[in-house]
Amino acid sequence: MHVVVVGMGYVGIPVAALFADVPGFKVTGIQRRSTRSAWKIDALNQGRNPIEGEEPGLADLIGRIHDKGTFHITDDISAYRDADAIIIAVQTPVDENQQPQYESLRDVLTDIGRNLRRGTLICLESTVAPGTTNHLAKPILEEQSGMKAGADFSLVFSYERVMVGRLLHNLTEYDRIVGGIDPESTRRGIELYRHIVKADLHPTDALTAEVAKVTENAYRDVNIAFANEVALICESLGVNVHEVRRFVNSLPNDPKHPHANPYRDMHIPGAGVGGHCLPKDSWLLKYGLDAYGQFKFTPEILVKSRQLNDSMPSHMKELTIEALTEKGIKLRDAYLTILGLAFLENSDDPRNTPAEPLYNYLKNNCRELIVHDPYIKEYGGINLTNRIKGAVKGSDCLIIVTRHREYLSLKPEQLKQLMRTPIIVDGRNTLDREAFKKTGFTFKGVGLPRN
Ligand code: SAJ
Repeated sequence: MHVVVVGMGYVGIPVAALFADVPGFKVTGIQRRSTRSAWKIDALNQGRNPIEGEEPGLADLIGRIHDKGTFHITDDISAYRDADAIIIAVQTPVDENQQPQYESLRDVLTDIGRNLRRGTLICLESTVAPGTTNHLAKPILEEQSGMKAGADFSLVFSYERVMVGRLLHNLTEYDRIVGGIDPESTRRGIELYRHIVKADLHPTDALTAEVAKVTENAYRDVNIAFANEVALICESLGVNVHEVRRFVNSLPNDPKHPHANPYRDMHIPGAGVGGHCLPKDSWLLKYGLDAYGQFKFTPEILVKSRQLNDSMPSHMKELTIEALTEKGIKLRDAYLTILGLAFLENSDDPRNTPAEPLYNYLKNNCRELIVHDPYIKEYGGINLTNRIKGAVKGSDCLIIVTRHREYLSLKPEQLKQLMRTPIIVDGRNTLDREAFKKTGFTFKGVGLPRN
């Protein structure tokens, strides 16, 4: 089977590599030769893994399929003409008005339509607003190919559940939902993914699968917002939210009466919600409702949760100013350090990181601001270093935004010698507040007593 995967990113690369490792399969990866991504084409064609950060098994897999010669990357779209299946994994962000930006998706659908061979199966993996497969993808493919979806080619929406740091694990070990525009498309989609997914495959229709995907992430975003709201309440009451969370989550699930008292899973409050998924999927769900819903209303819980989670970087700024003031330091005279640029611990992924709005709040209002991250080498316009000592030396305040493993072992004595003023603002429950306070640190944090 010849599978073509479009978009060599955190989803496209592991999906393509898994299929290229299936006996009898060959995979072509399509990647635009853009200034930002062209290097990935050469790296992958040399059998090298372009994803930094810790990704268990991925580098070995890419090396193995390179040696097998079953994986080739190109920007030549004529590869579509020879495909049995095409998997679309391009970015689908939302703009500042929370409207989906489908430029890349439209371009790819148009290219595929113009080069489509009868009988091809097309799988949309990019997260889209509910209704997009039937109301955008299908019409473009039919118009450009002159063929009928269902009759002449198959089309499914089947979403990924990847997370940086465990891309291959989530793709092979987690259940997968496959939603076709018709039952035959669904059957073929299930048959295809069976080759890489060890877990259960759930057949459904495209719209239900689209709603399930964005709901899955909206569920997490709403739960994080609840945790962040409780954190603000705890700060006001002077209690430690992480203790509260530990007690709340200690409520057992009674196996004999599982529905009588379901367990609690209070999420973790923190410095904000980043990544390519949670900050936008609630807006995609709302967009689907606004665009294709039979009756309209504002999904208040989704919207308020997004707003609260987006406000956490400015809350981190408030905590920083409060701590400086207690030490008699004006913000404009302060030397500040942000620890962590990635949106998720132990990853190199800065997409929609909460560190960026915090950086933008502070950069023009303090004496000097530097960001430390062990995994990210450079990031547009941000004063970034990989050297922790240089980042901490002479600083008045360390502001922790990402819970990278490296920060867990930071010691108060060691930091006190390097810093100008001993202040910590912990946005990820990373350090031991009592130990730092004993050593004379001012210690603030999301969900911690303010004094
Ligand atoms: N976060 C919190 N508190 C929490 C959990 C996360 O503040 O309790 C923050 C993280 O620090 C991060 C952001 O939220 O900034 C997102 O973290 P994440 O762990 O959700 O990471 P993602 O966005 O890479 O992964 C999510 C996952 N979705 C769900 O678990 C429902 C993953 O399964 C999806 O595959 C992924 O989105 C996606 O690609 O959609």
